[in-house]
Amino acid sequence: MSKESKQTEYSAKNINVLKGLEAVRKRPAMYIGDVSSRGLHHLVNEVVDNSIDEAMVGYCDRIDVQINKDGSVTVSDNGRGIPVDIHPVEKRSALEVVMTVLHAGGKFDKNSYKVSGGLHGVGVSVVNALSEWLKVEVRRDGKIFFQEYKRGIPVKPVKEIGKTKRGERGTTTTFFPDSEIFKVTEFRFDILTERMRELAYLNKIITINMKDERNGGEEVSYHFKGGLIEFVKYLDASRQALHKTVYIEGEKDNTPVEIAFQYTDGYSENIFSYVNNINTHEGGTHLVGFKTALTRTLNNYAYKNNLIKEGKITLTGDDFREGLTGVISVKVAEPQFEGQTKTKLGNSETKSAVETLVGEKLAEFLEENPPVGKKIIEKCMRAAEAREAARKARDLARRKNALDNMNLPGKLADCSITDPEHCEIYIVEGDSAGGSAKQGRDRKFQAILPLRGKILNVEKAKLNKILENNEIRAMISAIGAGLGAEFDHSQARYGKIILMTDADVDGSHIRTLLLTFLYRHMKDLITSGKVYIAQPPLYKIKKGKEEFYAYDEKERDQILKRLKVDGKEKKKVEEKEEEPVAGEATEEKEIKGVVISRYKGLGEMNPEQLWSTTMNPETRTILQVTLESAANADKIFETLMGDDVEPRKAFIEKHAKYANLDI
Ligand code: 0RA
Repeated sequence: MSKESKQTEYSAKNINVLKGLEAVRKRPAMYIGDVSSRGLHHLVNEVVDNSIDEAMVGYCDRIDVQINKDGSVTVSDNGRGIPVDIHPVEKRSALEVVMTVLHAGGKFDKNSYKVSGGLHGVGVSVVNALSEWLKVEVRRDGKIFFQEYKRGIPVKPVKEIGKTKRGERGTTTTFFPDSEIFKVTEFRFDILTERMRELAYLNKIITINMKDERNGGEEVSYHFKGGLIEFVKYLDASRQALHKTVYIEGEKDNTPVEIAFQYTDGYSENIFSYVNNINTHEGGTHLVGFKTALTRTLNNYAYKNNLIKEGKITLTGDDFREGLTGVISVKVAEPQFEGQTKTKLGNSETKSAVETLVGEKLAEFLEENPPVGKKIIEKCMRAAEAREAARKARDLARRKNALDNMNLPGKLADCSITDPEHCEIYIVEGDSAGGSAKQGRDRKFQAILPLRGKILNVEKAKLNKILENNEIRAMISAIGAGLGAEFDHSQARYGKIILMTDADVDGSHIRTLLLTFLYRHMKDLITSGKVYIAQPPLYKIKKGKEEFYAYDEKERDQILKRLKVDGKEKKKVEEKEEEPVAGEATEEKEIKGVVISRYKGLGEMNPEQLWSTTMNPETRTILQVTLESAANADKIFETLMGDDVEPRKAFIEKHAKYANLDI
């Protein structure tokens, strides 16, 4: 090939690369979901996933993740290092290809279980395209290689910059997210640690070291020798396990399967399933295989050992899963993902692999551990009895029409239009705030349901008790889409369910109780993105006829600065400030003709204020409640609403700085 045509070929490749990067920068959401905090943190997950892939094929057992002082993130591993030799087709360093060509990352190894599907697996080139700058260092064959990029474009060719220590290998990537793309570019250490902890549970050979160099150098290291057994223990930290954890590990038809589960004294079913380390929120064939084998094996065992009296009671699949906490992790070479959020496994061969393996191993476990078997069956029998009792209670309630949406609760001020897509319901704490909301709303599309006082803690109550609670019944009938297994979010009478509680401790407790109820009994409302949290302002600042609202301290201070209330005076305001107490009157302070009032409860705002600050769709902010990690959400609710005081206190102290529960 002549020098010239080589050059043309090279620049043609370059044009393709530029086109690819441009596509990513033009439509970032298509590659990483969104450009909010969630998308931002996905960048780190994407880089780490590549190191995890390397760990899954057995070449890497250590990953370091660090937020640097300047806000960039470094991910380092001790894998084989990304190949740097000249790529036969692309005619340039393989490292450069991996970093700049879309989907080039996985082309080297065909026979491995790659993280793919969902939002992951788009390749590190996407991270590169969305970073203001990125630097990568590869340690391989005794040498250190380096390349730097700006918004995905290489600054210079890959260069050898030194020698490694003997035998040292690995890849180190440092990047700074592009503020032209992301609304926020500040990483949150707690969000990153959550996924890293999960990955460490799922891959027991790896150690993940984390450090936040920004403030005080917070450090944490995750390594779980017991893998999924420890994961289940962690999930059940404040539930009482009824027996030692059942652990199943094996491979069937080239599908590695790992499962741990245990029954607890609780009532909810908490099974988390993963495919290639991705949380399959919507379940799929691996989960079906597990459930089928569990029901069949336990049923057989119970009858064989005369633990169920024939004809007395029939145990259903649900009975075999009440109070069950478990994690299923499978590796699938070519996973097919289906469902609304592409988090449902579709591969049919995986169902039979899991079903066969669990059938064999669980039967074996039960034979070897008769006392555990007996305990499990007894627990399931109690579940069946409670289910019977709940059914009777529900029938009774139905007859009274309380759960029927034909009979809406008296406290509900419904909206006039009926198309759910355009309707929203505000679930409001307290009758007085409810009154303001009713007067302030746009009655065409906004419904108001005031709730009195604290609602029942569903985490600690049986279903029949839950159904007796008036506030809960009012919510069930207003939403009108059923409950629990019968819940169908597409039947919901409103497209948005907005929780509006006071900005104080009681308010946040009530909000958590409401979220717990929705999470446990109307989960699809949350997964379908219909649940929101209203954001009332904390301060009103008045100067002459002008009024300003501030939603936090920072905003208040910005407004004061604009109004030229100087730093000293501002400090005085802060000093006088006390934690708001529910029900007390607004505090007012006047400085140089500027009146600052701190709202202590929603009830203090008049209807117009409530409308303009919190309810008017044109001007309000509402926070969508998302289920980023189902395992973590479960853990949060269990911690916040369970019996143990210590983990709850620790959690609240740790997360107090975030106004809202991020589940
Ligand atoms: C493909 C082949 C080889 C290494 C990797 C991928 C690799 C990629 C990443 C990304 C982050 N860390 C990584 N570590 C390794 C090596 C193939 C060989 O050496 O034969």
